[in-house]
Amino acid sequence: MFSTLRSAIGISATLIFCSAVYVGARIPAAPQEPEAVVVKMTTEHKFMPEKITIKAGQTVEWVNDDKEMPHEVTTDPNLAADPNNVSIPEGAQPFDSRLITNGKSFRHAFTVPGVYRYACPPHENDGMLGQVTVTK
Ligand SMILES: [Cu+2]
Repeated sequence: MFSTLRSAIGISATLIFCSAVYVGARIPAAPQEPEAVVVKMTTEHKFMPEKITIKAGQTVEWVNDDKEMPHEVTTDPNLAADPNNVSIPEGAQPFDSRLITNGKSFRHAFTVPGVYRYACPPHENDGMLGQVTVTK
């Protein structure tokens, strides 16, 4: 009698434990994206802040805060309106975000130290230029 009750309790406890584990497993894990330094793309056609300094290995996230205009981030001289507006350190690869619409963002992880000058090609003439300095 007692042993039957005890095993019934044991089974219930096991069931509760297992369902708890099951529910826990179904909760989606937080995305494993690295923390990023945020640069906003504004209605005034500026990068804010315009110049930042980060450490090698850090990620920058450009967020379009402008409800009216898509913006872009490029270090590629072939895509910039004026190739002299962009530059990257030796050994680094140029990158380009394509057009980023309102509320969307673009991330880039910087591994090679140096100075990166980038531009938003549609608004280069408005002075929409920015700079990332990557230290070791
Ligand atoms: Cu722009």
